[in-house]
Amino acid sequence: MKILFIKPYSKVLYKSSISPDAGLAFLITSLKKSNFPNISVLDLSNNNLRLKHIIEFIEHHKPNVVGFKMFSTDYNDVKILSMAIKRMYSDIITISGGPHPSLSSIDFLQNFPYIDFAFLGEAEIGLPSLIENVAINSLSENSLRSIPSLIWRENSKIIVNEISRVENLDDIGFPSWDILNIPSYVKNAGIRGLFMPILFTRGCPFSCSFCGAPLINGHRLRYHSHEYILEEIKTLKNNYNIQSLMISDDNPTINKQYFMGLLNKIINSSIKVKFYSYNGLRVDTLDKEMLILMEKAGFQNIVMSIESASPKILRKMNKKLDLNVVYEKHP
Ligand code: B12
Ligand code: SF4
Repeated sequence: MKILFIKPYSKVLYKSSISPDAGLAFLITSLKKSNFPNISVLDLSNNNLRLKHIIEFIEHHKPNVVGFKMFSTDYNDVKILSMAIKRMYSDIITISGGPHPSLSSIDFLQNFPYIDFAFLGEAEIGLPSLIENVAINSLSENSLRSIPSLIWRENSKIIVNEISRVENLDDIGFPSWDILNIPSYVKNAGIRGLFMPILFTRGCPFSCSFCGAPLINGHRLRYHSHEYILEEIKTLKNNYNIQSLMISDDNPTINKQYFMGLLNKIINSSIKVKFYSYNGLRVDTLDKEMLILMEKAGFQNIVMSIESASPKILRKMNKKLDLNVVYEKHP
């Protein structure tokens, strides 16, 4: 089985802030573990490929499956790419996952006739299971019904299967950065260096009305062990000389004991690395003790997600943030 992942060209990111995709790196690990090692990735933001080149790549590599990582900003690109691929190679199975299919759920396949399957949220369990079925040509309704988080067509009806997420994040294994060609991102990042994504946790217990995170990763927080994270940082430093890590969690500071434990382990290790948290941290989870420890561990900057100084707007956003706590902490 040959699998090709395509990440469309991002119209919203500066060239120097393009980074390898963590979701794809984890998915590839889960596919490799299920004995599907023949995987390629085309990140169109990182290599300026046009439709003509993508078709040439497909002609040459002959993948059985093409999977699109899709943000809502990729709507038109995935529409055009999936149509072009499916019209030329009708045997290729087309799949989409990522924020857009996860947030549009049942509507997604209605709007994307050239996509065969989609996934709602995390797909480390469901995607290998679908590929196993593709490999043995077993795409009957019965076998599709049991694949977690799958969005599929049963005749003219669209079905969304029950969601399943990996409970202990270490069980997934380390992200397969080797398949994503990290040196090419380092080269494109230029003088500022590459900001490499890293995840400590997944999930968010809140339900802010403007945010898709809990619908993608669920409400319950799940964790990587401190040991796993230290190992991942060492690998990124040793193998790729990465100096800057971009924390990709939705809410890394919510469990104070877990987060402070991790910071202490980083401080006590010999690892020297810079951390950046551009995802807004909830002000009500921060305190002086934590901020001092963050600085010691190598944090360079953080963004705090206050969103609005109007209690009415915050209520409408369902942010569940008490502005008095914000004023208290930052007089
Ligand atoms: C970290 C992050 C970023 C980082 C990504 C770093 C990296 N290179 O990995 C950066 C800063 C680059 C970023 C940029 C943007 N982001 Co962002 N980001 C996130 C955040 C907080 C976490 C993403 C993450 O790492 N999750 C953990 C990994 C393991 O999960 P994952 O990537 O979702 O992948 C899993 C599944 O989605 C699925 N999957 C993923 N791809 C595929 C492909 C196939 C074929 C299949 C089957 C399954 C599948 O399986 C994966 C493994 O479980 C999410 C919030 C969230 N919780 O989703 C917002 C989020 C995804 N971002 C969002 C947005 C809006 C953006 C920007 C458009 C912002 C902007 N205007 O610039 C850009 C778009 C960039 C682009 N096109 O590449 C929105 C997306 C909304 C939407 N409807 O599309 C989110 C949901 C936040 C929100 N506001 O609600 N982001
Ligand atoms: S707390 Fe943050 S991650 Fe959670 S729903 Fe609100 S904005 Fe999204």
